[in-house]
Amino acid sequence: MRNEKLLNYIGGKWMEPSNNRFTEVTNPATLETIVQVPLSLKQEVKEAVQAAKKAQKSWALVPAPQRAEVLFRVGVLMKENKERLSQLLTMENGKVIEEARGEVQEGIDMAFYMAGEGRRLFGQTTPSELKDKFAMSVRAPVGVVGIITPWNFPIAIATWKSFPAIVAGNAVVWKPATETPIMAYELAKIFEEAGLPKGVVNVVFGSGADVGEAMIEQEDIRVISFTGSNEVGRNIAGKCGQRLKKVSLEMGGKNAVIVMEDADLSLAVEGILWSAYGTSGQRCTACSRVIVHEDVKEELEKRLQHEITKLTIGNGLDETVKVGPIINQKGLEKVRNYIEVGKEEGAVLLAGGHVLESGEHRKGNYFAPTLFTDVTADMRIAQEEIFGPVVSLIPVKSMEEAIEINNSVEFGLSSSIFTRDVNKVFAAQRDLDTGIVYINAGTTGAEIHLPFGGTKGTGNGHRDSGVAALDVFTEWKAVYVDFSGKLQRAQIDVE
Ligand code: UN1
Repeated sequence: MRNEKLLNYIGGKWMEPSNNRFTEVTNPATLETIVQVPLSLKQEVKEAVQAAKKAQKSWALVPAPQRAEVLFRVGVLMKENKERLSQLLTMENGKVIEEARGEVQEGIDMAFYMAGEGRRLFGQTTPSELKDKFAMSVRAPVGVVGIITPWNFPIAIATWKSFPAIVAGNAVVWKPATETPIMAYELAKIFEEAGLPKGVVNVVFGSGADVGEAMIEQEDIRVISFTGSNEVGRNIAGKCGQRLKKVSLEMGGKNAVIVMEDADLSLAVEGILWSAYGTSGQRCTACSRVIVHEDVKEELEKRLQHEITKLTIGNGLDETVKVGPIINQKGLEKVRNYIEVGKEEGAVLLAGGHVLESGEHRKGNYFAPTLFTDVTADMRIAQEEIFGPVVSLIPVKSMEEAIEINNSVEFGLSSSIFTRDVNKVFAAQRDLDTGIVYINAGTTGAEIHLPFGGTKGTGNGHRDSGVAALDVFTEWKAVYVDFSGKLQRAQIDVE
């Protein structure tokens, strides 16, 4: 696929952008150009919305179990192509191949799970307060929905958003991240092969400033579902608010692992390494703080320091590599800056803290897995999202203090606690103010049939994934059937 020009997918046609502008996509592990991605404009968004609007009318009338049949086929095709998709994902995003396979699997799981919803999409039936009257609620599609997906999970997050939208009878206009367009291109081809009617999914490649903004402006797009940075999310929310457009946001995290004095330390170390340095820390759910009880602080530091030296860093296509590159130069710079911030704030650097520039690493965007200790909760490195392989260790005296520190950040996506005490487990799961809580596991690894999202600055009250995702892409409709043959007035004609 070297240097291939990708095309937009609008109304079932593969189209060049009208301005004929493209930009290069590079493999972060090698800095080689892999494809060219269109930089579309408002015109393409308008065409996509027109196509979606037309397709949605008939798609909504297809019985949901039949809509689901298409998703089953999508799932089968993804499964058949799993290894090829995973290799491409590693090439465009940099995540190591084992994780790429995991991400593609997440998409496959979502296909089969949401296909199952075709035979559920449950509403409620409920008694009416009046005689000879029937009452129920049903889920109605919202119409045309806009989805904006990030580069860090280019296929999984696309499936979290598009599959529930599709099964519920909507049509989709999708802007994938320009850093990782190959997954979107491949998924669009799969939709086509699976027999999804033309126009039900439309892919428009381009920047947030052009394509994203144009999507917000389109009256006919009734929902925007976005995953990405807090700054962009706030901007989208403001603009959608003005237009009374429903908006579902999934943004940053500053996730912590709490290690209590009675924890299984070997397990905690494994959980921290996996959730902090996996995907080079570029997950919304990544662990970037370790809040540790002072009794086990030194032992935990020693073990982490030792294990970090064993992590192999490099091109994720190599099966033995555990940590891949950072997505691009800008991301690398951001991480590097936070190291300086941490040092200035007085944090003690125990491991890493630098760009890897010698040998094979010179060819890509590699950053050494980093561990700071003696961090205090108010330091910027303990408050702000870094989105890289950087962990801040914060010592505490009690679980209450640990929970307070966990909750003291702007975000509320994921948290975890390692303890063997059942009382602590239940108190912690109640008091941790995050949308996802793990007991005796790291902060990553959400499963697709549960709601995914967070509190405070992480989101705006909606959830991706799980049945909760259907709430984003449907309107509740209350239906009353009066079979009494006479006018019955609610609240008035009640004996
Ligand atoms: C993300 O980082 O935006 O829970 C998504 C996890 C993955 C999804 C992460 N299943 O870590």
